[in-house]
Amino acid sequence: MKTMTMAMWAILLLATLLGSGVDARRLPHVVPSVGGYQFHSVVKEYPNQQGFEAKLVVPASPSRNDTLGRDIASLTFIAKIENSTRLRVYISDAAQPRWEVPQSMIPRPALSAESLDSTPDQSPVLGLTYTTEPFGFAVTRIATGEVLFNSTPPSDGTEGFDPLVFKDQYIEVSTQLPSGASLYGLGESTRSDGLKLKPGRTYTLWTTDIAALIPDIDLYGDWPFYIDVREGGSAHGVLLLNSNGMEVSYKENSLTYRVIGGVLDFYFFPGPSPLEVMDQYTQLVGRPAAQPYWALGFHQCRWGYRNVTVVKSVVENFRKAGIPLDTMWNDIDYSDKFLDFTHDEERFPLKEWRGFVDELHANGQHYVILVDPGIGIAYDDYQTYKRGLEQDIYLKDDDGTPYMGQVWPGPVVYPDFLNPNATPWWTNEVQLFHDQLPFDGMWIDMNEVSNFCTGKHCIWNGTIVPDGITTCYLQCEESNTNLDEPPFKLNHFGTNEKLGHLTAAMTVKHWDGTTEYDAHNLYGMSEAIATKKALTEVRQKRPFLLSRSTFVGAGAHTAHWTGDNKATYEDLAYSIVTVMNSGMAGIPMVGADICGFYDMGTDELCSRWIQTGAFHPFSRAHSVRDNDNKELYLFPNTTVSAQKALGMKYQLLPYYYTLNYDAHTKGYPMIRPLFFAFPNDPKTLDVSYQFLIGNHILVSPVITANATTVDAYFPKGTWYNMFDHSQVVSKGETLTLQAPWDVVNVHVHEGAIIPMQEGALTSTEARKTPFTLVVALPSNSLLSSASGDVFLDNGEEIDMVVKAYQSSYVSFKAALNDKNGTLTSHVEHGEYALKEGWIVDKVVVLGVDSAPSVVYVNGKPSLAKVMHKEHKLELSGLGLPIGEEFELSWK
Ligand code: MIG
Repeated sequence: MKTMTMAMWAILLLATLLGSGVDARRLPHVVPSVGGYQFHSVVKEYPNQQGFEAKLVVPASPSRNDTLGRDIASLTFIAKIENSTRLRVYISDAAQPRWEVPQSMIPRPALSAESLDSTPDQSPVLGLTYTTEPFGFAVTRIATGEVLFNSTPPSDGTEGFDPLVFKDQYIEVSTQLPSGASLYGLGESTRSDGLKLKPGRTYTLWTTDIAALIPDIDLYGDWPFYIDVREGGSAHGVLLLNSNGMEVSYKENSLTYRVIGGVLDFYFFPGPSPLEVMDQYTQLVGRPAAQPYWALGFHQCRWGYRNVTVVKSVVENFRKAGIPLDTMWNDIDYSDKFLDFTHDEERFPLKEWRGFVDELHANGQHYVILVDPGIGIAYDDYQTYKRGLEQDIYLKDDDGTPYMGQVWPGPVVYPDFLNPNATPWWTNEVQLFHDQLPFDGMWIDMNEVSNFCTGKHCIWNGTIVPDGITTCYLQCEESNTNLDEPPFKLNHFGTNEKLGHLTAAMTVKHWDGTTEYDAHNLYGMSEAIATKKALTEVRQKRPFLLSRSTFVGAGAHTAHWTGDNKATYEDLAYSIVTVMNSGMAGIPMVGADICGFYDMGTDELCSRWIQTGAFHPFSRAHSVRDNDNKELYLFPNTTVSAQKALGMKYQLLPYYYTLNYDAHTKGYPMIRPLFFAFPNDPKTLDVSYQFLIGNHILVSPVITANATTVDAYFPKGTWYNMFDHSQVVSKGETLTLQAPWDVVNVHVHEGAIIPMQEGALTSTEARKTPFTLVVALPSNSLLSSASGDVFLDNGEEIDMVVKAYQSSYVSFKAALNDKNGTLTSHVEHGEYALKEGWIVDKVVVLGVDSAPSVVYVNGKPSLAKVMHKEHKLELSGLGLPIGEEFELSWK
């Protein structure tokens, strides 16, 4: 094969698939109802069969349907093997460049052959074939010949499956899907029907400020990526790197993209395990940002903490109630007239406010504040606005003046974060505010970008409405261009609203002339990139930020929450699915508003919610300003549930932090659907309301009212309850577990070694405590093993890397051979851990059926306290430095 050109090889492979001797050119000819291109010629071949560039043309004869615009006459098609696990397929206008996601947001190899490795060391996993008329391409797994994506219409003329359509404002491409494929992704939306995509549904991707409590419509983020798990369990990923609005329709045997602009820039990732897909995908879109240690602790927020006294008392009440609290938040309430980087001196007197933040810091706690992108223009002395004007960094109306919208501060302009000059301006604003109040993180809300008005050339009559009203009081002109109402109407907002509905008008211009029509979906991520840079520069520590709007790759810069939900059991269930979906989009630091944003809910609901939310990577309670206070400690049952669930999370922080490291280095979600760890168990493909922490800890929460039990699916093997170490042995079945109001079922799977520490009321305190290793071995097995690891650093070093004197990485292995057990550690760069003085004080081995007669540590009889009960062996008082390798054995 090496000697063959890729085109020849491609056609040959296709011929092989169809049965030998069949030429691609003689495929049954399907008359397209719309569109359809003809393969014209190979224009260029890349060296080493790493790809080729070809020309596609509109066939001369058939009458074309141009209700959605004229077909672009000639297209460039590029197939490129970017590395052994990434195949890229690119289609665009041959005559002129079109809008693409800027390199500044997602850096990626140039299209030309020059970016290719001249001596590829591994042969590609994926191959490409194509048909010539109508043109279509297929992506195959070379080793098995399995077709993963195929845009050629099926020969039976399946209705609605058209060949490629490429117009200025309408691009359509479909893929055939075999029955038995399971698809996941294509967010962001709240899913009423669980994790797996459902045939019959259309997913709209358009960033929108609309409450997350409304299921099945386009929400804040745009994630044009899906994971496809085929029968047999092998997975691959498909990314369409395009920021324009789109709809993706899923039918039983096909998926159709309808995109209103940009180019087709597909990336195929072969897996074959879901975790490998994530690794391959985040290698392109960006590895998830490392999160500071404290961000994994509990966060308390609400809209309506009106003054510093109230905020102080909440922190105090958490302490009194014995519920962990790492981070206190303020919503827009602290600001003066809702202006960014200001404070209300009456309600948040700077001296007192700063004293409060200093106190938080002294207690090992942190503080996060909200800022919105809309910069108020109604106040003459507002310097942030003026400095932005001087730097000329605002979005422009189509007449060249700064585009005016309305948000909380009344009339506003919006920074154009794609403009390179916006980041220094933003950084300076963050710096000036941080000099006054040393906050630790930033919450960037309303960045879809949200606008209480619709239209352009808005006029403000000079009236100031200081309390902020959410109905538009500017006078704006309707914008009726083909950008506002493109020929193909997205099913957006759950209605047929214009694209510019409650956001910036589509004709608005970015610094380089890019229209909002093209860049709309990137607003949130561009703000996140600027904010991450600003925070890093200002604090010189690992940044924490939380963004509502995201795009694929936003996980490299920001954490995310699922948006405005409601205190209902449905919303609790949705949160589990959205959190997993965000992780699969490459945004693993995610959580939902615990106990619900809208409405009060009940003690029982809130109790159940903290039992789930505690185990999400980002655990934050939040509530709307119209609610009464509903902090966890105000509900008696919730208080107990919070102590237990957050107590467990805090003990698990070393495990979460190591997952944070894995997310950062390999793109693995911290919270995973069951099929991620058990891809060969088809029953896991339909599990929506349980989740895994890493690969080994299964959370099976209650998501219904009045429940005392929960039905939970347990993949095959032995599982141990993390609270009482009781055992569940599953054949791969759904089991009914006891789940009274104060109980959440959390189980560890055989084969794992989980690093834990003691609980505490802050992660800062918890970090100082001795370690316990929980070793889970299968029950009744004569020969078994387990492994685990832990990453340790100071939790806020900017770079999260294994590096001498800065961090330590320790892996553990356990083996049981009949009655002989061993546990050994392997240490990389132990100096840091030794300096911190961390010790492993306790080892709990689950799955040991008889008491040992001797225990050795590093070859010597141990003085440790030995306890054995049923299947549990517990060794305590070990005092082993975690930074030094040890060997523990028993028989
Ligand atoms: O127009 O800042 O989703 O979490 O509390 C509402 C006030 C603006 C929307 C966010 C929500 C936040 C609220 N914000």
